Amino acid sequence: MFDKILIANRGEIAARIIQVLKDRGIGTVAVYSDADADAPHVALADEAVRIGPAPVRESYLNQDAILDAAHGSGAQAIHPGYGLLSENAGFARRCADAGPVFIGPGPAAIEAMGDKAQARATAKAAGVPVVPGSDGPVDDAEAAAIAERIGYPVLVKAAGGGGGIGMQLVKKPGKLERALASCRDRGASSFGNPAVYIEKYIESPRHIEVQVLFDQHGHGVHLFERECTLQRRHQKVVEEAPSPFIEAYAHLREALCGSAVAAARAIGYVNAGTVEYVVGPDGGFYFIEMNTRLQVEHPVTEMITGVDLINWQVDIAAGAKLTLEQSDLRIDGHAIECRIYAEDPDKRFMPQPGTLGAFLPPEGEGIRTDAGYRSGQAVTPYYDPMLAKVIAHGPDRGTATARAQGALEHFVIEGITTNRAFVRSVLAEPAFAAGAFDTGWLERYAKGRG
Ligand code: MV4
Repeated sequence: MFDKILIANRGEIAARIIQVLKDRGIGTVAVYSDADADAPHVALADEAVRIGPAPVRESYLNQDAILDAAHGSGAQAIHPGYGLLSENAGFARRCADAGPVFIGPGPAAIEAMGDKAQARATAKAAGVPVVPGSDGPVDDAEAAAIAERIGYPVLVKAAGGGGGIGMQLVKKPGKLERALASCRDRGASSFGNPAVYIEKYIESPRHIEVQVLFDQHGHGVHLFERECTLQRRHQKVVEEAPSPFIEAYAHLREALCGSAVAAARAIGYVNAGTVEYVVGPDGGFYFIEMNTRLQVEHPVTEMITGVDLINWQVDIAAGAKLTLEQSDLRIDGHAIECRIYAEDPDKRFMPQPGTLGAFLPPEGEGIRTDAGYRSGQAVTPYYDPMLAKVIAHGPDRGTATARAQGALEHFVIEGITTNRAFVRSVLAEPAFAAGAFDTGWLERYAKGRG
């Protein structure tokens, strides 16, 4: 086992990883930018190394500075958290070639799933249902022919992308050419990859993902699904496990989660990963992409399974056998995560940097709060505006919702405008209580409020 690990991240996820490692008696090395010198993750770690100025390009994405910090501190492994370098195959390859150990999948798996057009083909070959569409990147003529065959509306997606960036909805043939050009431009500027692919647009879907965990010895399990349909501009706001929609269909969970294990197995996946699907109103499910990292919303899975994913990520990276068996895993109750952002719902959700006054995360029965800020700290415009995640667990969905409401009510956040009241209003909606929403619901709700 490692005796010292560097955490190449910031905010709540860095704080959470450091806490897990401390509880195990593993030494921790934080890295920080100039904007984060007094951030909680820095105070929490045994050691901290400055890696550069505030912008992520010069600090948290600065591979040389992070590898120097690892070598200088004697860390034997790097946990990348989510975002930042977590799905950077080049960084994972540098670690694989010269150390330290990258806590995550190998560079080949990151690459295989990083190209979203190739990932579709891989999933399809493994027998996983994919949305009707192209078998790889397309040129204009191929796109037009495939769109005719599968029928409009279609989605044009960037192969280098994921998470909806650059995605274009096309409702009729006359609009296809422009959409292809726009998506190529966005792919080139955001990911350095102009390749695009095409899919049938599944209308009014749910966005559901499956957590998988594989060791280095070929053993893997799924940890059930997460419901991630409630998002705005591809930013998730409320996530839950299990999915109230999947609950309603006999055998759907087994088929969905089993196919996620098959997709991961097909690429020899190792460590924690998430297979994303869109699920149609009829219960039809389709692979859309795989995220080769720990996800922001992993706590809802931890709360319903009692499995600590970060602990397993570390054990697996150290070569340990995954001792979880699928038949031992059960869903215990229901968990709901609410993301609290420094943003103003009344000003089109504009980010709200500033300085926090009192910042007192809630506690209570079934409540877990993962926060990356403390009272008096500055919230800068350099990073993601998420301040904390409030996760509520209970024996059933109604109890989890009530506990989340209570916790949000008692969360003291002064000095900065947040989406706290907005999230409370969402949880109070009849559509939420009924579990009756699709991927467009939150956007429509946000627009219709005022
Ligand atoms: C889709 C889809 C419907 N049909 N693909 C968005 C994020 C990225 N991971 C994939 N996403 C979607 N892909 C097909 N073929 C619906 C989504 C989607 C979505 C689309 C529009 C507005 C909000 C959305 C939220 C989640 C998923």
